[in-house]
Amino acid sequence: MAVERKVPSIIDNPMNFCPGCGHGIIIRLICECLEELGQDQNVIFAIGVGCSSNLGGGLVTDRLHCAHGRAGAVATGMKRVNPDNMVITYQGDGDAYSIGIAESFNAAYRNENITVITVNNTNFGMTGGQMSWTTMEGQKTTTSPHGRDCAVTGYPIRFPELVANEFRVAYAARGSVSSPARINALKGYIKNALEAQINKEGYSIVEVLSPCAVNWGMTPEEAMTHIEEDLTQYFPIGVFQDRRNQE
Ligand SMILES: Cc1ncc(C[n+]2csc(CCOP(=O)(O)OP(=O)(O)O)c2C)c(N)n1
Repeated sequence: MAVERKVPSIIDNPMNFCPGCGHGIIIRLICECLEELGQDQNVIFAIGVGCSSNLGGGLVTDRLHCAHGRAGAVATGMKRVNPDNMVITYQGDGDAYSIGIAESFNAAYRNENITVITVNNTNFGMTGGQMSWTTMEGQKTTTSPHGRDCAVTGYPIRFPELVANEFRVAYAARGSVSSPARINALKGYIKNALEAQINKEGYSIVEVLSPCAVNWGMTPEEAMTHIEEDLTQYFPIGVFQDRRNQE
């Protein structure tokens, strides 16, 4: 007998993503985790600018579209005045790193008790696929048409590893949506991150490797293979810091 899968109750509208995009899977997982933790009626989202903003049109929750890159700062304010609410940032790599690196680092540096979800699709997706801080060496984008030259532009940032190693954050991980097993593992990372916030243990981040088939010029299947075979070599999947229940 087929098992009925219930859509989390805070999802009330279809969200418009390109074919093969990963955002929908990630948003679904966040909502499932919130529901399973009994927090779905208690959450506020600080949403970035980009494809991530589509989350705002699909969920019945409190949320704010933040100025580009500033979700770390906005979420800090939200959480400090509403310490019993779950506060989650939802941003792309262009928003969280290329544009908002100061706010992103500062929230991690202060070990703010928020959960940060950053969708890393190695480009500025919504605006047509420009180079970002996570664009791979040699990757062709609309602003690196001959392939990214890291000697000139710097190397792709591994943000969760940086904050895990340098700051006293509670939880830092990177997951992917490139296979059912990866999606299951990712759900575990998201749940751990939210639990860290519930336990008031401080800053938690999950970066997600996510396909952007349209801007990568790939089919959805090719994009998933690219994540699995290429991106995970540079951006390893796993947990880099987990201080839950340690002190
Ligand atoms: C201050 C400002 N600068 C630039 C833009 C244009 N802009 C809108 S979405 C976007 C790209 C966002 O890319 P990313 O954060 O990687 O998210 P994705 O769309 O890939 O999910 C940009 C540059 C803007 N809206 N506001």
